[in-house]
Amino acid sequence: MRPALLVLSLVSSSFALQLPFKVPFFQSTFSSEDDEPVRGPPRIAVIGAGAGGSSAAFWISKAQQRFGLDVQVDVYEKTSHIGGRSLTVYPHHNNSYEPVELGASIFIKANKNLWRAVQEFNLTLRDLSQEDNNLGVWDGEELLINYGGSWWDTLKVVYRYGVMSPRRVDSLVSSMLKQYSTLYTVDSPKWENITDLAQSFGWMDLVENTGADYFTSNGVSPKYVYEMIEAATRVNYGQNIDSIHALEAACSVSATGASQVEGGNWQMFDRFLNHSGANVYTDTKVTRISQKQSKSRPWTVQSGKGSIDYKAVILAAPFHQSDIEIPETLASQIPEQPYVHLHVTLLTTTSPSINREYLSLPPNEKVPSMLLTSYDGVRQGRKAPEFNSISYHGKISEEEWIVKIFSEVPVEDNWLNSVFSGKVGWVHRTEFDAYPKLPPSSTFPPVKLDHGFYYVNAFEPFISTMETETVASRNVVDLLLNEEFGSSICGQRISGSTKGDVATAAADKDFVLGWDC
Ligand SMILES: Cc1cc2nc3c(=O)[nH]c(=O)nc-3n(C[C@H](O)[C@H](O)[C@H](O)COP(=O)(O)OP(=O)(O)OC[C@H]3O[C@@H](n4cnc5c(N)ncnc54)[C@H](O)[C@@H]3O)c2cc1C
Ligand SMILES: *[C@@H]1O[C@H](CO)[C@@H](O)[C@H](O)[C@H]1NC(C)=O
Ligand SMILES: *[C@@H]1O[C@H](CO)[C@@H](O)[C@H](O)[C@H]1NC(C)=O
Ligand SMILES: *[C@@H]1O[C@H](CO)[C@@H](O)[C@H](O)[C@H]1NC(C)=O
Ligand SMILES: CC(=O)N[C@H]1CO[C@H](CO)[C@@H](O)[C@@H]1O
Repeated sequence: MRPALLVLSLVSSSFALQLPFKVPFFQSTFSSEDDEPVRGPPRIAVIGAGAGGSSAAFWISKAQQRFGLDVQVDVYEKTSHIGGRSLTVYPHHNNSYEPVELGASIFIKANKNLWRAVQEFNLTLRDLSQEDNNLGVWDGEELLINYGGSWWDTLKVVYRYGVMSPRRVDSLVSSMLKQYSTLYTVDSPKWENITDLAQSFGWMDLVENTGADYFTSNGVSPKYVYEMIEAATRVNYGQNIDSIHALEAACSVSATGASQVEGGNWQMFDRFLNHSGANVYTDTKVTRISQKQSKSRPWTVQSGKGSIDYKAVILAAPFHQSDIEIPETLASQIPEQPYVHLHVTLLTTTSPSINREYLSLPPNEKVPSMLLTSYDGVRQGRKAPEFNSISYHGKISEEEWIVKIFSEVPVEDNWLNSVFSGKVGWVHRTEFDAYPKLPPSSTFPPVKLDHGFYYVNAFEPFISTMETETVASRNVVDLLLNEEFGSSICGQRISGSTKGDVATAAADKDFVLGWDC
């Protein structure tokens, strides 16, 4: 367990969150007096089969099942893989071992869409918080904290940081999570503008300030902020606490009850598609989307499948990495978005721990199995850590452990040999544009670029996780169904807008908007 994650009672607050739609509810549905003959049902293109795109197809299928919405959905995915940044690899590339997550690896119970998907699709959860880890925070020269959970370790943490700082953080994060949880209730706002969402949640303070400024100005000791919270932002988002906004910093420390799907998180996204009935075109890269004068199918999507016309398009990939040509009037609305380029190194080793000499640890001290880092040494004029995190992920056989390393630069073989006492087996190196760089900001990309053209990944510079991509896609699908079909995921009304249901729905703690309507 992490000292930052003590559970406190929730601060109660009340919210009135329904944002107005800019369009009237019941627009004329699919127009028959069109400029071209109508061939079959209206079509919607979804680009990307990660968390965002697969769930978008799933949300649309809910409307198909619930009230017979007649649409055809085509999902385009440029790789052969379903799941995007959620993917696994077999140690030694040998499938007699358990696969290991290479990209997105954990989610929590507050992530209600994924939690629900696991249940509905009969997948199995693995609770990682039960795993017995010694947590260390390394600043490049010194182990600042080495926490194994004993009373003595706890005393040392309390001695270093006091008791108030962890409590204040927990209370700030709890009220953020409490507000966040309204996204799953019938009172959830719908948004075309993420700044409006942040405002209605009272989160401007969180997005407009760095984690460092926000937490210190709320009475958390700088030491705790620059060591413990920074360790969390560095492992979760590859960014330091004085450069990342406070909302994402708060998300980084809300890892209570971290879990993953046995066999790989990507299976949730595969099941979303499986249950959606959409056509899934893998190995099919979209190269261009153009617009023409047509009420029924104004968007032409060009790919290896040829050119197909659509009523609406949902872009569910980071635009600047997607290499798709779109009309300049749309492209110009999406600000440049740098991503953190992350090196992920998986390896097997017969060394049961990191070499204690590398950490200059005395022989009697336990070596952390989860080694996080702080950048605070550098601020004090010391050496930078050579990596963001090193974590042991259990044994794959009697004498062989699996280890994951996140770093900003590639880790060389020589370095691996010194850290793992020359006992390195299989090594697997990958690189990702992992998550957006998340400096404080009061504006975010538009969710809707044009009539019938929606952008799921506008949400990523706000919060970037698998779960929030499924929330962003739910919002986008509701906007789309509202504008193009005068309905929503839950039927011929906007989901969440019937005030009469609020009391009953809120009373059911298992209620999840979109699943239960
Ligand atoms: C190393 C790492 C660790 C992470 N850890 C976590 C974690 O523990 N928990 C968590 O919740 N999140 C984590 N994340 C973040 C998480 O992976 C993302 O927030 C989330 O998966 C994004 O989903 P997405 O569907 O929006 O985008 P993606 O997963 O990137 O999916 C986009 C898809 O679009 C496809 N595509 C792109 N261009 C085209 C095109 N032109 N034509 C057709 N298809 C195209 C891509 O191939 C891809 O499959 C991590 C990410 C990384 C890299
Ligand atoms: C895969 O691993 C199993 C179990 O360790 C081993 O018996 C088998 O020989 C391995 N297969 C290959 C192709 O190396
Ligand atoms: C999950 O398991 C239950 C009980 O065995 C079954 O009724 C249900 O159909 C299964 N769902 C899926 C999606 O396989
Ligand atoms: C969202 O609203 C804010 C302020 O209300 C505005 O500054 C911003 O430009 C809007 N963003 C988009 C994408 O329209
Ligand atoms: C995207 C998709 O269709 N995935 C899977 C759905 O289920 C079948 C059968 O179980 C799989 O073969 C597909 O790959």
